Order: sequence, then structure tokens, then C-alpha cells
Amino acid sequence: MTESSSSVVNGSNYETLHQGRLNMYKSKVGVVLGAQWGDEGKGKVVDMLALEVDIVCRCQGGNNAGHTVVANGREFDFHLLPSGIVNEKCISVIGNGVVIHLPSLFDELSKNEAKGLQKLEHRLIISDRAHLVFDFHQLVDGMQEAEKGGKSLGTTKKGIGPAYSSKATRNGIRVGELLGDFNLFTDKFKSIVATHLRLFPSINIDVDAELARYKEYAEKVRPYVKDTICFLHTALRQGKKILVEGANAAMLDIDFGTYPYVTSSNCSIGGVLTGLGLPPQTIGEVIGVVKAYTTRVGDGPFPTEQINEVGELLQTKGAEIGVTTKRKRRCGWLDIPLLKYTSLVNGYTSICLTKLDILDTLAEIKVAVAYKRANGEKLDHFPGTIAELGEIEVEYATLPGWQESTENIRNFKELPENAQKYVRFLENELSVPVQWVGVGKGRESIINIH
Ligand code: 2SA
Ligand code: GDP
Ligand code: MG
Repeated sequence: MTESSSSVVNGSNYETLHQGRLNMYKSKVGVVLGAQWGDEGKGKVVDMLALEVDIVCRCQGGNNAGHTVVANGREFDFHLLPSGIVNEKCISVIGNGVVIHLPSLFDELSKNEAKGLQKLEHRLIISDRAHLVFDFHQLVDGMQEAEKGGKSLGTTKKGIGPAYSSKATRNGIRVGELLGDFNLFTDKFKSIVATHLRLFPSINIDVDAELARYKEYAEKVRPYVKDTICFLHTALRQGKKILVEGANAAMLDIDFGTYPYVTSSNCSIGGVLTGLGLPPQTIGEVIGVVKAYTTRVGDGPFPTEQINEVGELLQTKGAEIGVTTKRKRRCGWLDIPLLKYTSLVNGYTSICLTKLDILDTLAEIKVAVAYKRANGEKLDHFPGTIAELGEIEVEYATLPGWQESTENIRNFKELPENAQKYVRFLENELSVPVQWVGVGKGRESIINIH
């Protein structure tokens, strides 16, 4: 280092620049993440928090997600649109990390306009860097599942894996490329089709018809498309409040989930940064959404699954049916080792515990408190392979139920004592405060503890 640059580093210029970097964002980004295998009720939490923010963003996944919002007596299911779109004061952003099937996006927009959501074209911004999901990606998703036979992953067949594969192998096409020179788009489209035909010769793609269709989609989507990175950073410097809605959940994360029984994006905190172009120091609160029991839709290991009358009760009373595919969700007890693991990865600053009301009728409630090997040794980590996970035994604690309805309770202290104890048990095990408890579907059915 030269003398002059050293004096700059050690002098006030360094301090000023360094402090400036630390303070350059007037506000912090709030994040809502699924803490289990999805369907924890993220849509409901985002809808509630969206009442107090300016911008709600999706950062990963596609229309595999299914987020339910029950507000003002109406039920909405969102797949690509951020759940904050119900709030007319919010701008919704679909970030660069999302994969978009344009026909599904426009169907979703029309469906929600018919339900009464207005001026969506003024409140939705789509990243020019988001990748496109084509119909052939969906066909391939179905074929790959069929080829696996008994070892299928149980995907939603929305083309998510094949579209992220195209992105990773650098054959993918971004929204921005659809809006540019259509000759270039045509060349890229023909190339991606050729690649897929080499691998899946039986798929039927009418290239000319698809190109004509996408020429129309280009004009339809154009008004929504922007550089969302610049948009979000400007908003942060202006002190606007931003909320990010994670789709799917930590245990479906391509790196941290039960691989290969996962989705193809990072559904944990990392996906928020890469899927929106946000640096880590912009992140403030990270809210983990935890269902009071565990569910999983699709195949893959599930240590606390209850294939018995308990599982059936949770499935029926909890109306555990896939919002996108209408598949029955598998159900089981709450799993603390799993939650400790996702808490480690995501760094929850608080928890929203949902669907406590579904446990109302049970006399006893079990909670997994440890994973053990056959020799009785307790695991100090979450297994990294399906084989290791398959060998563990689950140790349960049994907590007394409360056997009364919590549905109409809006104050934590009015919850039955054993319900309060259940909440505190989770809080103590995870060392993360529980801020909200859900006792019903609606926006109003949520208890704010603090
Ligand atoms: P994919 O389609 O490639 O992402 O599937 C890979 C695995 O990820 C699971 N997955 C989900 N799990 C829970 N909820 C999801 N959304 C829908 C819902 C699901 C539905 O809200 O109910 O309707 O079935 C979702 N999306 C993907 C999937 O089941 C595979 O295990
Ligand atoms: P998401 O994918 O995490 O947004 O969750 P889903 O919408 O797929 O599934 C959650 C389901 O539980 C939806 O039907 C919600 O309306 C419902 N729900 C959310 N919170 C509660 C709650 O506290 N109690 C009850 N009974 N239902 C809830
Ligand atoms: Mg869902």
C-alpha cells in the first residue's frame, strides 16, 4: 500500500465512507419464510404484514407455490403473485429469482381481477431477469416424474425443475430477452427446443405456434417489466418498507432440504438475496412461519409422519390439501430437530405459529424433541442424506392437550393454559420468540403476543 492510500484508509475518509455504507439504507427488509415443508400459512402472514409495508416481493420458485389469503370475507389463492397484492396500497414485485410461466401468470391476474382485485397492472412489477417457464418444461417435468416410477419426487408438474435446469445450464430465456429483438428470442427459443428434443424426442412442440403466442405475450407483459434491482434499492434509500414472501420452505430448499426430494430453488434466506439482488445488511426481521404440526405434500422422508388416525384428523380438520395440485398433504407431529435446523439456516428473529386451532380436540400432543441413532446416540445435526435420515429414530415429548376451542380467542392470556404451554415449549426449544399465533384462516384470526 502506498503512503497516500494508507493515510486515506486510516483517516477520516475511511470512517466516513464506512459509516456511510453501514447507514445507507433508511429501512430494512422484512422476510417471511416457511420453516417446515411448506403450507405453513405464509400467505396469511404476508397479507397481515402487507397492511404496513409499501412493497411485497417474491424472490424464488414459480407457480408451484400456493399461498392462501382470507381477507374481507373472500378467499384468494396465489401462485405467482405475491400475497401482498390484496393490499391496494402495496406494490408487488416478482424478482429475478422467480421462474414465470406467462400463460399461468395472466390466468392468475384475470382470475383475481374477476374476484375484485383492481388496478393490478399499476401494482405489479416483474424483473427483466426472471426466467421463463415454457409449456415444454411442464411436459418434461411430467415425463421425468413418470420415468422415475416408484421413486418419483411428487413434483407439482409446473415445470419448475426443468426451467431452473435451463437457467443453470445457460440455455434459459429471461423475460427481458422476450421483450428485446424478437429474432434473437426466436433463435434462443429454437435452440432451447432443440436441446429438449434431443433429450426427450417424444415431446411435441409446434415451434411456429409457440413463437406466435410469445410474440403476443411479449406485448402483454411489457408494461409490467422493469429492472427490479434498481427499483428496490431506490425504495430502500427512500425509507420504503419492503417485505419478502418466501415460497415453498426451508426443508424443500435445493441445498438445505431433504435432497433430492426438494424443489429447485433456494427457499431459505439465501434465495432472498440472490432472488432480488439485495445485500445481506439490508435484511432486518426474518419471520419463520411454523405450523403447529408438520405437513408434507409430495414424496420424500418425513420422520414425524402419522399414518394413522392422528394423521387423518390433522389432514381433515386442517383441510390439508395442496392449493396448486389438490393433493392430500401428509400430516404428522411438530418436529423440533427440524425446526432447530431451519432456524439455524434462516436465522429467525421471531416465529409465527399457525393452525394452533387444529390441535384443539386432542387429549395429548406429541412433539419430536430429538433424533437418535439405533444405538441411542442423539444426533447433533440434521442428517444430510436420505439414507442417514432413514435410519434415525424419533424421540417424542408428550404434552397435554387443551380440548377446547381457541378459534375465537384474540388475546394470548385467554388461550387455555395448555395451549399457552405448547407455544412456550416451542419458544424455549428454539430460543426464538413466538410473536403471533394463528387460530383460524382469516386475517383477523391471529393473536399478536407482544
Ligand atoms: P416442484 O414442483 O418441482 O417444486 O416439486 C418439488 C417438491 O416441492 C414440493 N412443493 C410444495 N410443497 C408444498 N406446497 C407447495 N405448494 C402447493 C401448495 C403444493 C400443491 O401450496 O399446496 O398444491 O401440491 C409446493 N410446491 C412444491 C412438491 O410437492 C415436491 O415435493
Ligand atoms: P402457504 O403456502 O404457507 O401460504 O400456506 P397454504 O395457503 O398452502 O396452506 C395453509 C392453509 O392453512 C390455508 O388453507 C390457510 O387458509 C390455512 N391457515 C393459515 N393459518 C391458519 C390458522 O391459524 N388456522 C387455520 N385453521 N387455518 C389456517
Ligand atoms: Mg402452500
